[in-house]
This record gives sequence, structure tokens and C-alpha cells, in this order.
Amino acid sequence: MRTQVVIVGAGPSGLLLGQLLHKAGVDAIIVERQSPDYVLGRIRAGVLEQVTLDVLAQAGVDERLNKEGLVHTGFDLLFKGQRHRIDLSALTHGKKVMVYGQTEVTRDLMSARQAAGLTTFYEAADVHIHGFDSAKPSVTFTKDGQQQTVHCDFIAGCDGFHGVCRASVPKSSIQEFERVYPFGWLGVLSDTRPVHEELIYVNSTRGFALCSQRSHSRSRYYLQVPLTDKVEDWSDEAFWTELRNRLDPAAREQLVTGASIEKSIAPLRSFVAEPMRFGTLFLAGDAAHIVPPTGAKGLNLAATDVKYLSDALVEACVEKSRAGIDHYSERCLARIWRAERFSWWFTSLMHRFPDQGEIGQKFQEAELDYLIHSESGSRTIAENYVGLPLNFGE
Ligand code: RFL
Ligand code: PHB
Repeated sequence: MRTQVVIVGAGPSGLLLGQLLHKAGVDAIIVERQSPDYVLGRIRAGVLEQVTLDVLAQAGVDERLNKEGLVHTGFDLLFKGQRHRIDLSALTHGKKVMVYGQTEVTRDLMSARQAAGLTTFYEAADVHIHGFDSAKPSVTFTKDGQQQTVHCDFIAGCDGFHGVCRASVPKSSIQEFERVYPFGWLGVLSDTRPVHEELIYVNSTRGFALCSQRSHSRSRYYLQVPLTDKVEDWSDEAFWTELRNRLDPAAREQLVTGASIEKSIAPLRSFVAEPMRFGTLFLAGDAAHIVPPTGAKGLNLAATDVKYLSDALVEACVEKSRAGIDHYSERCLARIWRAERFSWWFTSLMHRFPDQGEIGQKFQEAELDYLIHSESGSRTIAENYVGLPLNFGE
């Protein structure tokens, strides 16, 4: 088999790249280790920046999103038992975010790919990449017991943090930066009315909590938990009791509880691999970087990597220009480090660290108090949360 680009991974990065390349007339095949249902079963991101919405519109997958997505113009910070609104729109000249689950983005991209009749190999085993230090790379895998080889011009590594692409790069060619946080997020999805119309980010002496949502009748909540906790340790009742304990009295009153339809624990880490290009191999999304989810940046960063990568690959395949691919890594990394910084900072401000002590709690509360009362402080949070413009710093 031959194609112009092999995309490894059919998560949001891989599917979005496939769609953008298709729109520009570049052929691509996607190879994914899991089944479509497995990919759709992973409950992850919920908040999309305007830049991401623009890329999804360019890919032609914004119809349902525009109908069903919830526009949010602010969120609440809760600390010392009181809630304070960060008015995103007022602080950023009218910008806003959209609450629309990653599962739905993925579903829309899958449908568009299927409607266009494009090739995706799901449940591909033993995926390996070869020859990416040359102009003739290839990807091999086993599908239904048959060994397959796809020859191509470029490989896009969209295979997430545990994928094969980054792992195939010689250690001497890549530098990795990492911080693992001493806690995780326990997430619960439930078909209950959200406690509030906007998101609530909670700093409490019992640890961080987040009240998010997927629709007017589906809630998504998170609790900071020790890394040693297991999902089985947390009954639904224990989850609701602990969430209630971290909320303010008004929210506690409004909280509607019900059976969980998904419950999982995610570890938190900051991670960046540099560079993101190795000859004819390009990394994008979680394959190259991870942010702790506090700033809601992971999927949004994946979307901008993919925007830059599709522009670069189209330039290379259609216009025969190397400018885009030569600048890909540098362009992405400038944006990535800004989002890494914001996500690390917001995580540090909102979570309880094992060694912070009472003075650490006081420092966090004093910083939050400063941020909500200072216009420049509030604006700093708001402009990072809605997402920096694509040309920031250029
Ligand atoms: P994914 O989604 O991990 O997809 C990678 C795909 O590659 C496949 N794969 C392979 N395929 C072939 N061969 C191999 N050897 C392979 N190895 C792996 C995998 O099966 C998978 O299908 O990476 P991608 O596409 O880069 O997308 C990144 C996003 O998923 C991620 O950044 C976000 O979910 C992060 N995130 C959030 N981001 C936001 O922008 N806003 C949010 O509100 C937000 N909330 C979150 C989050 C992530 C969370 N968790 C669970 C880490 C909340 C949570 C709890
Ligand atoms: C979510 O709804 O899953 C979500 C929202 C905001 C975040 C992280 C996750 O910061």
C-alpha cells in the first residue's frame, strides 16, 4: 500500500489531521490500535477554545457543535468557602469558550471520515514505524492476522503519550521534560443537572474539585485524590459526600446526585518532548506533550499542533515547499510552553500538595484573593484560559 501521509492514532489529533489533509487534497491512511468504541469510551476533555473551534470549522465538523455546544463566558473560582466569577468575555474583549465533550468531537470526526470513504485501520496490532530518517518511511502492522506495510512520504505520530512514535526516536535525538504531580483526578460522569450553569474550580482545605458539564442534563465532576486511591475505593455515595464537602453552601444545596455512568482516575503530569520533528516523522498532541487538565489545554494544544502540521504537510505535498515542515517544531513549542506554564501554575494554585502545610494554604488563598480583586490578575487568568491567539508573540 502507498499513501502520502500515514497517521498513527485515531484520537482527536489523528482524526482532525486526516480531515484537514483530506480537505486540502492530501491522501492519508490512519492506523489505530484500538476499536472505535474503545476510543469513544474514553471520557476526557470538555472545554474548547475559539482557536480550536476555528480549526474544527475548517475541517467541516462544526455543525453539531454549533447546535449542541454550550457557550460559556465565565467560570467561578471557589476558595475560603466563597465563589467569585471570572468574567472571561469582559476581560478578553468578548472571547468565550465552548463546552462540548471530546467524545462528541471524536464522534463527529469519525462520521466525517466515514462519510468521505477514507481508510482507517482500527484494531491494528504491532504497529511499527520505519525509515523516518529518510524520504521513504513506512509503517507496518498486523490486521486480522495479516501483516501490512504502508509506504508514505511522511508519518504523523498522533498516538498519544503511550504511543509507538515518540518511543521509536533514538534517545540521543530527543529531550524530555517532565513533572509528575503527587495526586490524581477522580472523575465522575452522571446524567444529572449540573450544579451551576458555569464551571466551578474549587480550592478547599480538603483538596481541589471541579464542577463541569457536558449538557444541561449531564454533569462531569472531578475530585483531587491521592495517587494510591483506586476507583473501586470510591462508591458513588462516597464521591458525592466528598464533593459536597468541598463546595460552598449554595452549591451544596443545588447539587443533584445520581448514579455514575463513568468513573476513572487520571494521574496529572506536565511533559514536553523536544523537538517534535525527526526527518519525515512529526509528533502532534499528547504524543509530544501532556498538561495537567486544570487549565483545560490538552485537546486545544492538540488542535493547534494539528493545524500547524496540516498546513506544513499541505505545503510540502502540494506546493513542494519545505518552509512549513522546517518550522513546525519551533512554532508548536512556543505555544506549548505557554500553555504548559499556565497549566502548571493553575494546578499549583488550586491543589493541596502533601508538603504545603497551613502556610501553603494561606499563600494560595492570598494569591486567589489578589487575582480576583486585581483587574490585571483576573485578566491574566482569563486571557490564558480562553487561549492565546495563534500569532501571540510573533
Ligand atoms: P489521544 O486521545 O491519547 O489519542 C491517541 C490515539 O492513539 C492510539 N494509539 C495507537 N495507535 C496505533 N498504534 C499505537 N502503538 C498506538 N498507541 C496509541 C490510542 O489508542 C489513541 O486512540 O491523544 P490525542 O489525539 O493527541 O488527543 C489528546 C487529548 O486526548 C488530550 O490532550 C485531552 O483529553 C486532555 N484533556 C483536556 N484537554 C482540553 O483541551 N480540555 C479539557 O477540558 C481537558 N480535560 C483532559 C481533560 C484529559 C484528561 N485525562 C483523562 C488525561 C480531562 C482529563 C481527565
Ligand atoms: C471536563 O469537563 O472534563 C473538564 C473541564 C475543564 C477542565 C478539565 C476538564 O479544566
